Amino acid sequence: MRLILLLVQCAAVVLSQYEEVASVPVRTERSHICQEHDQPVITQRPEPVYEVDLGDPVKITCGASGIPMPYVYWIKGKKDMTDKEERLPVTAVGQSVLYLASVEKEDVDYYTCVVEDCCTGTIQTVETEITVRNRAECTRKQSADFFWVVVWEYKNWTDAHLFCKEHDMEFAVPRSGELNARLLTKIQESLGSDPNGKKFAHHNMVWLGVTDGVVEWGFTDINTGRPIHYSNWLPKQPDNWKKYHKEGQDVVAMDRVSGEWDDSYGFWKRPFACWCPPRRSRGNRRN
Ligand SMILES: [Ca+2]
Repeated sequence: MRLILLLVQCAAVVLSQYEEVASVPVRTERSHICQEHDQPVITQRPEPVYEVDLGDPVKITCGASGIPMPYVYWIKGKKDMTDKEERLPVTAVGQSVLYLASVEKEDVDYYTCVVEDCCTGTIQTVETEITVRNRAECTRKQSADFFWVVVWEYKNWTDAHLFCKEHDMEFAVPRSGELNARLLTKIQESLGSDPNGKKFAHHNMVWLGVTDGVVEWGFTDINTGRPIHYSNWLPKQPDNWKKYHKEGQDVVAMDRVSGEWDDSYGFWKRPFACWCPPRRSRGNRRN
């Protein structure tokens, strides 16, 4: 089956490049074009991430050379991450540019550039993603008394904390059952409405700013360093599980289905929530 496919593919190249020899039997031409076969080398490699604002143009070039010139095409989405994966219709030779004049919510996704060797059928891939920049921060003029921002981006716990601080916010710590329920609702709404949310179809945990990294089993609010007075643990949690690290689990994440908490490993990459406190209390807790 594979051989037949190759014959057809390479014949197409032959026909387009050497029209005058189109009448020569395909089998002969195939061996001719692959005689000095040189396997494809990716020469224009997309960046790992393109961070944009909605409405921005985006141009991602993926190029490769080889003898004969390889096919290059794009796949949008990732079956195991977003549930949806489709090959984009255009197949180019040598170079393919993914160009979006104005990025819409629908365009925010994973993309894979595929370089296909037309003589052997082998492929090489380069993955990239388009992500929307999160610009939320506490401001004097904000309309809400307080708010959360859920950031749908994979970060380890330390980097998530840093992101909240750099955006002039706290790392989210629900301080009561009511606030925990409201954060859970926010997370669930945001998953569907945020352009980056679709990348988390199979991811259930969201980082919170709670840790027992200083004193084991003494969970504190990372923003204040003080002990927490409210928690909402999953059954049998916290358990300080040591399977993947000898120090156990020192930071906390919320299950986005139930709103319950689990202590976990800070090196795992997860989405996270930041919090802008009520205006009246700003400056007390914040420094
Ligand atoms: Ca645990």
